[in-house]
Parts: sequence; structure tokens; C-alpha cells
Amino acid sequence: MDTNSSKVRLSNANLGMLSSEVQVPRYDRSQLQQHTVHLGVGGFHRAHQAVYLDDLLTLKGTERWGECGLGVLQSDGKMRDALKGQDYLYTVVERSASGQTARVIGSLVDYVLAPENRDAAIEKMASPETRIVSLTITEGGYFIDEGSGDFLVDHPDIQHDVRNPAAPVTSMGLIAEALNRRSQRGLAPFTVMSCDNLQGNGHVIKKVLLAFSSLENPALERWISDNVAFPNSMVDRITPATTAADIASVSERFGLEDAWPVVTEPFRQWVIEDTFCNGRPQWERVGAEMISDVAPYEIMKMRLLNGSHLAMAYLGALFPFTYVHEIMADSLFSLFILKFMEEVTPVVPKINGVSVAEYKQSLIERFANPTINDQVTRIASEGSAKIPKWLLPSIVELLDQGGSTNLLSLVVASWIFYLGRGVNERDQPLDIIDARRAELTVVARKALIDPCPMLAVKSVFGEKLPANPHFVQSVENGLKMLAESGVAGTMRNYLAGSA
Ligand code: CS2
Repeated sequence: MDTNSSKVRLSNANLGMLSSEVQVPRYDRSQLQQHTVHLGVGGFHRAHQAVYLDDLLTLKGTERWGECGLGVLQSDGKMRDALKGQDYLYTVVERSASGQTARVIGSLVDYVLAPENRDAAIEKMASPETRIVSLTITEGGYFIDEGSGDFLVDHPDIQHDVRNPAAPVTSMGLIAEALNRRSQRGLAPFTVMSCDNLQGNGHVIKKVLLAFSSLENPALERWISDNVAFPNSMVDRITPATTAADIASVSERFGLEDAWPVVTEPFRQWVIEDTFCNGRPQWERVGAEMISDVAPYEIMKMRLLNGSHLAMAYLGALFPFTYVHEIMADSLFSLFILKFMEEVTPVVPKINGVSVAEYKQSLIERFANPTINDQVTRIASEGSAKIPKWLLPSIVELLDQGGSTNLLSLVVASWIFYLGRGVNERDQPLDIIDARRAELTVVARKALIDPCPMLAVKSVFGEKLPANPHFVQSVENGLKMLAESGVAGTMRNYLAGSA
């Protein structure tokens, strides 16, 4: 028997054959203008910004605003191939305790892979049709020294792009050259919109692009500074990495053959600073909040949501747990996360109309969602980029205010312990994913008793924290206790207030 006979392969032509349970685009995709070019089409972008656009396209009386993906890395070829094979359509599966829904997203209509044709990638962004260039290139993708906040001007890829402006390998080089061509052709600029979890993500990308342009082309630097808008934004939707089991389940449950679906939670939020230089979609019609100052939202989300993810990541990986919901189902861990949030709360900004207590409660519920299988390896990945953005600023501010940093310092210790030990409590090797893994695991091994060698890594810890004896002592205490009492014993002691 052909078990595939009832399955439909995802494509434009097959949309009408899908089960009525699957929501499909009810607009003419051939009419879409590729006004957005998006760098970094991964699970998160496909579950978030592209969904908002898809929602908008189903409404009447809006521009036919579509988007084109742009892959910066050769490894993005996998996503391009998967999407191209199905007319750039893909499925978003929303899962919660009350069930799952599947929906095909149609807002993405093309994809350019820069390593295959750099000029085509630049020309795509330089085209008059392009009005926004948006990015989800991960927190570590901005060529910023985490400790000082400075642009990594000496990075070999940046130096390559300065010498080869027409064949750049970095996002910065590609965007700068596209803007350069627009300025020379007398075209309006596009807005550059970062959608990564960085505080002031618009400010960061602006700073980096200006610094990059100043190296070779001061006239371009001025033009960008005078003409280009860089809105800040807060983006939120927990989106695990897609697994083979997810692909199989979309096929079995919905009869849909999709090479790369995305599984996510029902919740989503997008708060955008309303500064655009070449128009924008009417996102406010589909639930995005367009406001003038997003900083308090960004800080609240990063310190509580992303910070809590870090709090569970390394302790959870060491214990070991595989999924976030398993961590939340453990009474010791969930109490620890609750107390972690309490410790962070004094440095969470107050926002009119937003209850921090309710926000925290909703996070606990979202983390506990047992159906999305969010991976501990995912939230533990790239700690060297995440810790300085989502955890250390809270510690600095709490110390300035004389607040408690006990649990937050233990999270720092747990990261060092995780890197240095390299195995979990069952002696199984940890799957450490970090661009700086080789270098940092060597340092962390030397820091298992005295954290100073690790805290001396300025590009992670900066100058201020390592000079604070109270902080250094707390991290040292955390390391000692993890070595002596293990993860559960340490958490118990900390929660009992005896550490
Ligand atoms: C996570 C985020 O990468 C991480 O460690 O904290 O991807 C998180 O799931 C998203 O920011 C949620 O919006």
C-alpha cells in the first residue's frame, strides 16, 4: 500500500488539495510586491514576522506587501532549497495543551542566496521595490564586542568586506553596499529593521553600519546617518528548532508533505518603534504595537523571558533535562525560575498598562507548554553572546542598587561549570553549541575553582563586574557548591537561603 497516496506535497498548485483543517493563503501571491528583504530566514522569522505579514495580506485594503528571503551563509542553502522546492510556502504549526493547528504561510515569495551570487543579493536590496531590509541574524551576528559594546573592526570578515565592497561576505557589507548603490542612483533608502533580541536592536545595527561605512566610505556614512531609519523592536515567540519528528507529524496529522515546517506556541508579540523612512506594512491592523519608545518592552522581555531561559539552560543541561517543559514540571527547578524572576524584578521597567506579575505568570505557563518540545540545547546555545545581553546587565544594575544577585550569579557560575565540565551529571558529553566554544571551554576548565580566568574574558564580562569583589565571590561560591553538592543540592541550598 502506498502510505503516501493521501499526502499532498506543499506547492502553489496543490494548495486547493489540502485538508480543510489546514488554513491556506486566501490572496493572490503572484500580486505581491517584494517590499521586504529579510536576512536570516530561520524558524523564528517564519513563525513571527512572516506570519504578521500573512495575516495582513488576508485583509482587504492593504498594500500587497510581500517578502524575499536573503541567505548570508552558505549553510542557508538548506533552507533556500527546502523553500524553493515548495514555492516558498511553508507550514506553521501552533501547539498548546488544547491541540494543534496548521497554517500555510504565503508572504515569502522568493529567496536569494548571497554566497551563490553576491551581486544579485546586493541588487535585490538596491532595487526600488525594496523598502525594508529586516534581520534575524542572531544575537551574536552583529560584530560587537560584548564587553565594550564596540564594533569589531579588525574581524577578518569585516576587513574582507572593506577591501571588497562589491563582494561582501557579512550582512553589514551586503547592506552597506546596497545602500551605497541606492544613494548613487538617487533612490530612496530602505529602512533597516533588526528583529534580534538585543537591547536597542535598531541602535545597534545603526551603530555597526555607520562604523562599517566610515572605514571606507565616509560619504556613505553621512548618507546613511541622514536618511536611513533604524526602528527598535521587541519580538517574541518561542520557536523550537524543527525536528524530523515535527516533519513526520505534519505529514501524518495533516496529510501535508512539507520539507521544513515550523512548530511554535500560540503566543506572539511584536512592539515596534514607529520610525520608517520608506513606508511600512500596516502591522497595527494585525496586532503589532506601534509606539515611540520600545526600550521598556525590550528590557522586560530580555531580562525575564530570555534571562529565565538562561537560568534553566545550563543547570537544566547539567542535571540533565532535554526539554524546557520537563524543567518546568520539576518542582525544584520551577521554584528556582520563579525566584530568579523575583530577583530580576527590581530592574524590570514599569510600563503603563502592563502588569509584571501577569507577565511573569504568562511566562511560566508558556515555558510549561508540553507540546512544543523546546530544546534545552537550543536555549543553552551561544551563551557567550546571550549571557552579556540577557543576564549581566541585570546583575550590574542590581549591584548598583544594592539588590540581591544571588541566583543570577549562580546562573553565571552554572554557565562556567557547564563549559568547563563538558559532561552532565550522568557523565554524558554535553552538546555545547557556541561560536566561541573552543576558546571558552579551555578557559572555563581553568576557572572551575577560581572563576577569575573566565571573568577576565573582557569580551564577555566587560570591566565592571570582574572588578566587583562581591560578584566574583558569589560566582566562586556557586562553582564550589555545584562541584560539591551537584545541581539539585545547590539549587536547594540557594532556595533555602543558605548560600
Ligand atoms: C531563547 C529565545 O534563544 C534563546 O535562548 O531565549 O530564542 C526565545 O525563545 C525567544 O526570544 C522568544 O521570543
